[in-house]
Amino acid sequence: MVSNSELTEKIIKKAKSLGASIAGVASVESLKNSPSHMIYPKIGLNLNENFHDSKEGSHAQDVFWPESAVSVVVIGIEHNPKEPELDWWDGKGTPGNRILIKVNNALSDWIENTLLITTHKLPYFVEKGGIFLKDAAVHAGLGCIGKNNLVVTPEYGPRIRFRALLLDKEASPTVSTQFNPCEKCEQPCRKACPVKAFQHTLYSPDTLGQHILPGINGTYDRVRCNIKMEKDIDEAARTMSTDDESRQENRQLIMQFEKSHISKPNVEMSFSYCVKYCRKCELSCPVGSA
Ligand code: B12
Ligand code: SF4
Ligand code: SF4
Repeated sequence: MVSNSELTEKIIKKAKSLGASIAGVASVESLKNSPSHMIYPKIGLNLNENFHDSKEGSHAQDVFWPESAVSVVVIGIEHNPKEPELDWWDGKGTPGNRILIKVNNALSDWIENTLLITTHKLPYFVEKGGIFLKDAAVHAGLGCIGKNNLVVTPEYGPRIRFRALLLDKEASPTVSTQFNPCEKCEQPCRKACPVKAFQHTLYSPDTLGQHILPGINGTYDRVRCNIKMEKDIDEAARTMSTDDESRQENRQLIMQFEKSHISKPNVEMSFSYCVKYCRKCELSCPVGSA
């Protein structure tokens, strides 16, 4: 009989042998009350507003957790700046995310066939049944939330992407360290933001009823950040086009494709493009760069 801590050890070892840069385990119970999971129904999922209002479709549902799931395995793949293409969005996702999906699927097969434990593979988007991956990574002891609002890991800084798997059997959570590189840092991450997404305090413990907020202290502005993401889509359309008219057309095609991709991620694509989404708050962080 394998103990809970042996189970964690075996799973992490296997995840790394399959290609994960780092891996850890958290408990589902702890995540149900983690800051993002608590705040989500209050602020909604609409990236064009910082708080949800009463408009239809603006209010988020609670995150869905399968009843039988007790542990979360989180895997991370380094996104080294020397391989920027790992993060380029091509309409089917990014090459980095496809590696994550491959490793996650192989890990799931191995856990089910060798350890005889039922797993639940999680999609990326929360509105499609995913969970908040940064909170999961922090609870799995893989790093801490930095002042750039990203998970900063000792090994790779924030230059890492995550994916998760739920288990129907308990595995011991991996212990988090007291890692806090932001304490004495001059915050190049926040200064690097081209749309000043960390300039104002938008959320407070009074308005949201919790102390841990977006950007740690309520300063991360997802609307501003998302405006930059929209500009990155414009830029992708511009590089594909010869004139203004075809740029508008290409932008519309990208937006239409993005919409259908979110509702049907496996749809076959006959249109190809490349959006290089902003990473300035990530790439300017000195942690983990050798
Ligand atoms: C929607 C989304 C976006 C939206 C909205 C982002 C937002 N934060 O609201 C947009 C498009 C703007 C975006 C931008 C980016 N994203 Co994004 N995004 C997501 C997605 C799908 C959900 C995130 C979300 O809605 N969070 C909920 C909101 C409420 O959380 P929040 O504002 O971040 O604030 C919470 C945390 O900071 C947390 N927190 C703060 N302190 C502490 C302390 C502890 C102990 C804990 C546990 C938690 C905690 O609590 C806050 C709430 O109170 C996740 C994937 C996933 N399934 O999780 C990826 C994800 C967060 N994105 C990621 C990345 C890399 C980016 C970008 C760099 C763009 C890019 N090139 O990929 C930027 C970075 C922006 C930034 N500085 O935060 C990575 C982060 C990896 C990492 N190292 O942390 C993720 C995890 C995807 C992945 N595959 O790994 N993103
Ligand atoms: S640059 Fe990195 S270490 Fe410095 S404050 Fe930002 S996230 Fe923290
Ligand atoms: S991803 Fe870019 S726009 Fe968004 S917060 Fe980071 S630096 Fe600012």
